[in-house]
Amino acid sequence: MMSKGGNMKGSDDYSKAVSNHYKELMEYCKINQERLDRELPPPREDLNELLAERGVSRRDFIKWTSIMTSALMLPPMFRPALAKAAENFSRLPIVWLHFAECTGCTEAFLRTSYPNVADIVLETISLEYHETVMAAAGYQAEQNLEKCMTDFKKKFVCVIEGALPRGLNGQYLRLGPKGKTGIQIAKEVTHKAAATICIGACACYGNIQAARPNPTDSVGISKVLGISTVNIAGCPPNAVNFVGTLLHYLMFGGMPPLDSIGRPTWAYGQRIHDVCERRSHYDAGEFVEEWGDDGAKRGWCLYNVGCKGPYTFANCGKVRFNDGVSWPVMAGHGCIGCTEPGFWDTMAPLEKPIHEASIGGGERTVDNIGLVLTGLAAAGVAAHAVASAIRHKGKDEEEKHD
Ligand code: FSX
Ligand code: SF4
Ligand code: F3S
Repeated sequence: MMSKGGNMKGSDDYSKAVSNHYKELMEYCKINQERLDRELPPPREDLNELLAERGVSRRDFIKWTSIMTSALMLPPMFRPALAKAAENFSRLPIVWLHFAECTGCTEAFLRTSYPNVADIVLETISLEYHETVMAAAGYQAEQNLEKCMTDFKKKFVCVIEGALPRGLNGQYLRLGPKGKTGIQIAKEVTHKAAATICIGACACYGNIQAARPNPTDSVGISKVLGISTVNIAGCPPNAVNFVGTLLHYLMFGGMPPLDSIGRPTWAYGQRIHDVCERRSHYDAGEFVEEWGDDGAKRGWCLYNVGCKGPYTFANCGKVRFNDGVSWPVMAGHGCIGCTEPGFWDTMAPLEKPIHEASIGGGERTVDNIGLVLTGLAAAGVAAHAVASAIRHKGKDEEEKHD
């Protein structure tokens, strides 16, 4: 048996190892930021001026850097490096491609009426090519894209919104003056990019385009191109998750750790259900049974009206939307699982519970579902595996969802 002194020594060794790890990481961060200072083009925007213009005080900016530093699971010593990364945001060349989608992701990022610091940082983004917001069109737009790919080869980040239809050799989606297929364009651009980030469930996993019966054979980017992508999942995703991921890139020169389906673990590592403000009602067996009933007025758990929080991994309840104002469950509707692959099919019906008999060896209570899922999550089983384990009831439900 280990002595008390032995335990203390063990914890001292552990603290020393952690502190050394962070010192090394900080050294690595400094080297990377010096490299970026040499390699990236000069800033296009002065973030500090922009913040002052929008009435954001230095104090609020520092507060934001503290929140983002801890959201990225880094200790406070990284706050100044994160502030520098935010100031460098406008130096990172971005090519933003649109394929099969609703442009809701861009809209969600652009249409904030009361922008917070993350939105203002996002405003400084250096968009070399973005079909929704750029002034150029046709051949001129194509020239801009070519120039960026040459000038910033392996230095720009490719951001993709939308799925890629594979049917008819990709001809369901043709773009630009030369009528190239989405697949052709995606191949050309991602090949020359330093990294590819998929924004939204469509680019990540196919989403609504890939929902049954998927007539255009649409899939997510990594599946069609066979490359690794960083998946900022959600329909639409939260701007904070995109900004945090790029800040990580500007600090360490690489993308943050990802889960088995490409999502940054700092943002998608926790289950909605485990940080939900209605969780105590779930544990107490207090459920909304129909819209507008007494339970709904009291803010009870939305499981029985279809909340898919127990099967969904994301930080919505923590970071919320619209400057932290609200998120779906807070607004009174259950989570529909929009950060999970194939959610239109795997999470259906969206306003009813998933059939409970299909999990836990026939145990049919909500509590058992919670226990089974918590056990699976603790064992490190990926969210999509959990969702599909629940949903795959028969052979005809075993089609692949992307
Ligand atoms: Fe998809 Fe984004 Fe949903 Fe829409 O571009 S993630 S349908 S919000 O717009 O891609
Ligand atoms: Fe919250 Fe939904 Fe879980 Fe209920 S089922 S506690 S509403 S996440
Ligand atoms: Fe989507 Fe559920 Fe969050 S529906 S936005 S993952 S609460």
